[in-house]
This record gives sequence, structure tokens and C-alpha cells, in this order.
Amino acid sequence: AFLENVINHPQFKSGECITRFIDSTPELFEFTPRRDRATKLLRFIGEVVVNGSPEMKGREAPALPLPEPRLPTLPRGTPVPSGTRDILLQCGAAGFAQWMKEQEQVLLTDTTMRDAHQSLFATRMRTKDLVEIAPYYARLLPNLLSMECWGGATFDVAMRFLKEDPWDRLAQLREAMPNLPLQMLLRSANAVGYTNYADNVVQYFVRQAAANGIDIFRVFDSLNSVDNMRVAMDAVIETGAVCEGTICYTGDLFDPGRQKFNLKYYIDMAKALEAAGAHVLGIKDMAGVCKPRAARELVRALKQEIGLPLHFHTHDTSGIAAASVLAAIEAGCDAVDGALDAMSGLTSQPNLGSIAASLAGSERDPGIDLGSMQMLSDYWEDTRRYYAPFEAGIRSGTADVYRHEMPGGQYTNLREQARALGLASRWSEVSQAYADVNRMFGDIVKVTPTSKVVGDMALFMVAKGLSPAEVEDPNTPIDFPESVVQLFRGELGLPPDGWPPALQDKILRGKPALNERPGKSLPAVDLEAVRSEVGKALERELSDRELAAHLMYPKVYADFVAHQSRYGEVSRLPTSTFFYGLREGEEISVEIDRGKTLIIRLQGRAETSAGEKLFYELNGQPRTVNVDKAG
Ligand code: 3PY
Ligand code: ZN
Repeated sequence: AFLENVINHPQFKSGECITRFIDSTPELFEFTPRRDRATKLLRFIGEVVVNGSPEMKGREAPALPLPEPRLPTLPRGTPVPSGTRDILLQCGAAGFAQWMKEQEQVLLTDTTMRDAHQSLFATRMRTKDLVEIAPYYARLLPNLLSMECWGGATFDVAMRFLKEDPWDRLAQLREAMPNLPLQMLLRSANAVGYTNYADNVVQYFVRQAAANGIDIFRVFDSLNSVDNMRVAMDAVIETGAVCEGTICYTGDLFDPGRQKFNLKYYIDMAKALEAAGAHVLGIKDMAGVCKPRAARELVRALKQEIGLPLHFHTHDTSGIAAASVLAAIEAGCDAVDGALDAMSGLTSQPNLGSIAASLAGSERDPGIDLGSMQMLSDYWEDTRRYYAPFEAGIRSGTADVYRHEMPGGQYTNLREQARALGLASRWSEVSQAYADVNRMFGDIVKVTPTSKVVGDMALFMVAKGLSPAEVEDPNTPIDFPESVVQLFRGELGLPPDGWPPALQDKILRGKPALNERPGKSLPAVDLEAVRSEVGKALERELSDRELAAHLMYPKVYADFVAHQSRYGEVSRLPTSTFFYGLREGEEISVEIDRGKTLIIRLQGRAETSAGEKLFYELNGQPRTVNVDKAG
């Protein structure tokens, strides 16, 4: 089969040098799938060694080698104890919510596997690093309310940058933590994307997520429109999973000059979510602007007005978020979010270990073992070092967050975008522009994806030197960014009080705007037609999960599939190899399947006319790979 492949190959027929031809033509080896998989990975590693990871452009690698992350020590064969998920499986979603309300101790959600790395290092944590520690969570912290580990930006980033399958991540985490509820963040009609999808696409996505292991869906809308949340919420409830209907907190409850987001606003929204069938009420303070006094008052009022358990989420951008969490707990909040020590603080969640320690011995003592939390945090401390190039470099909390109100997950990204546009030294102008844009847009909720539009407009204004007065002046012509036009057309939904009419007229220039939720007019997608069309293009049958990935991100998904077919399952590589390649003499083991391991060693490198020849040892056998230098 090999010879036949060689003889018939067009490059061979054209007379290209045979060794180079074989090295650079891995499709010849397709008759042995295992060897082929190894070849693809060797090629990927070679590309990173010679040309660097595209992910690392403009970033500085840490000093290598880094120490192996410390894993907790547990006696061999420690069984998985029963945990919170067993309660959910026994009682169902409504019974679980009732159980939450009846607990005297405060319940804790660990966000380390989702929001913490999304907010600290651009969502770059790889599946391998999550799955490695997951079995220890199952054994050490079985009483956590949940592990937030999926959704938000992770779906996109997994495929786009990490070249791994987000569904595979979910499956592996599900298997490793059978006793813990897995929680995801769902952007209502935007699902895990940045735009509203057709209703049946949202429903299909929710069904796949539930079928593949999500127990708790935190559903929010980026304009706090309950109308826009209904389709997603109904779909979640139908699967039997827990629906955490969520209000996004913004503004300042106690600012007399800012009455739009007052107590009544939040209570009305909470009542609407309760009426819509939510099992739990989420309070999502995505920017970390809910001051302690506001948290106390909000929780007290919501506890009085609605019957759902409350789950409080905030970010530590200001540096005092733990005070808000403790205030919420004192006021009777049933559950709170935090990240383990080494992944907490700054734009991430406040420190879960410290929150637990400060409550120890009190009425609301979460009853979580502090030593176990410390061991898990040690792992994160070491693992975080591998992602140092993606960190934002901020070193302290900032009270400026009360002015700009940027979500924790956006703050560092926007700073990076500003830097890329040469505006790094003008950050305080960007943050002022962000606040100005919010005011011009009518004072809106800013969270993915509306926060992205506000950020686009703020950068646009600073880059072009535009003042708010010029933006609002009907006689100053402005070519608004496309995302702003889409927002004002209503493509992300409608704020409950509509858009400021004069600015909307200026932006839309007479083009029509939607006056109801986008899903109402988006035609249903013929899912089976799409499945067969995409399957044809990829020359294989599309699974339900693959179809869902395509529906969210057609182009990103197609690029991911192309990457996989050229380079194989790169998610199996150690993180150091994935980002930084191999050093000469370095050896790694890569489990490509359960029980099937490749031992890869880079023996040496030699220059060639086009690039480099890499000499590997693969399971003790010599292998060479030629890599062209990137142009
Ligand atoms: C997301 O939508 O990804 C968020 O984290 C919003 O806070
Ligand atoms: Zn968050």
C-alpha cells in the first residue's frame, strides 16, 4: 500500500527529492492510522519548534522548563464519594432548588475552570490541564454546589486558538467528576456566540449541552431582556437540568443620579424570571461593581420578594469583591461563586478559599475542607505559570472600574486591543470613552456581546479623536463600526426602554430596526439540510455535537477541522509543547488513546534550504520531519 501511494503521488511523479517528499507528505502513511496520527503530531511540534506557535506572536515565553504542577496526594484507589450531583439526580431540578434554599451553610461554586481563566488569561486554559485535576476535585470537594467549567468564551476559544474540541472537554470533565454538578454560562439567544441565533439553533445547542453533561445552565441576556431569554430558559427546563435565570447587575443601586437600575428594576426582572420558570436566580455582577452595601440590599430585597434560591457572582477588579460576597451571604444569599486562591483576584472571582476560611465556625460555614482547597490551589498555582504570556500584567485592583464598568472578562482583552492599535498609553481615555459610550447608548447592561460593541465604539472614538458631542451631533457624519450598526438595528435584542432615538437615527441613516426580539423574525434553520451539506464538504457524517459546533461558529469550526486533519489531536500534547515546542533532548509522553502512548523525543535539528530538518525519536525509532521556515 505504501509503495502504491508513493508511485501514484503527483509530487513523486514530478520527481521531487524522495526523502524530503516522504517527510513532508504524511498522507502516504494513511494506511497505518496510528503511525499517521504520530506523524501529524510530529509535524505540529516541528512547526512550533521552527516557526513558533501562532498563539505566541508578540508574546514572551516563560523561562523553560517549568516545574510539573503539584497534584494533591491521595491514597491510591480513593473512591469517588457521593456529592452534590447525587442530590440533583435524586431530587430533580426543582427539588434541587428547594434543597439549596433549605441549607444553612452557604453553597460554593468554583469558577476556576471557566470564568477565572477567561478573565485572567484570555480563556487559554487547555483541556488537558483541566482534566488532570478534575478527579481530585471529585474526591476532595464533593460538597461544592457546582463546577463552572464550560460555556461563555470557552467554546469559541477552544476551537479557534487551542485547536481542541469543546465537546471533548465537556465529556472528559463529566467522566472525571461524576459527583459534582457541572455548570455552564449561556448567553441566552446568543448561546455561546456573539450574535442572536434562530430559536431552533438555541434549542438544539441547549439539548446537546445537557445531553453531554451540563447540569446547571446560568442563562443571562446581554441587555437584561427576559423576553430574549425565554427560548433558552424553556429549552433548559425541558431537558431536566437546573435553569439559573440570571439578572446582570450594573450601575449603582445607591446613586441617586442613576435611577434606571434601581431596586425596583432588579426585583421586577427577578419576578419575571421566576414566572418564566427559573429554578435558581443568578445575580451576575460581571464587572464587579456591586458594592458591599448594594449586594446586601439587593439580596435582602430579593429574598423578600421572590421564592428562588439566590446565587451571587462577582469579579474582583476593584479589589473589594470579597466584601460584597460576605455582605450577600450575611443578607441570606444561598450560594456564591469564587475561584481557588491561585486563580482568584483582579479581574477574576474573589478568593474562594479565603471566603470559606472567613466563614469557618459561623452559621453559614460552608463546611468545605480548607486543606483540600489549598492542595487544589497549589496545582493551579503551578499550572498558571504555563499561561504567563497571556496574562494582562495588571498588578492591583482598580476603583476605576466604577467609572467604566467593563466586565472582568473584557477588561484585559480591551487593554490588549488598545495596545494593538497603538493606544496603550491612552488607556485612561479609552476607559473614559467606554463610560461615555455607555451613556450615549442610553446606559445599558454591558456584558458579552453588548460589552464588545461598547468597547469597539470606545476604541473607535479614541483612535479617531471623536468627542461624545461630535458622535451625537446629527451634522457630523460618522462611519460607525459595523457592530454598532448591528446593535442599533436590534440584532442583539432590545433594551427594555429602547435605544436613544436621535443616536439611533444617526447610526441607521433611515435603515429599518427590529422592534421585537431577533429570534422572532429569524427563520428556523433546517438542521438536517445543514448537517448533510457540511458533512458533504467534510466528506463524513456530522455528529450532533459537530453540527452544534458548526451552527455556532461555521468558519471557526471549519478551520478547526482542517487543523485537526493536518496536525491531529493536538489537545493531547503537554501545554508546554503546545505553546513552546520541544527543546533538544526533551522527551514527552503523549497518550493518543486510552492506554496508547507515544514517547517523543527531539534529538536534534539541522538547517535545510527551505527551513529545518528535525530529528525525532518516536517510541525508540528515529523519525525525521522537514519544516519550511514561515515566510
Ligand atoms: C461571557 O459571556 O463569556 C461572560 O463571561 C460574561 O460575563
Ligand atoms: Zn463573570
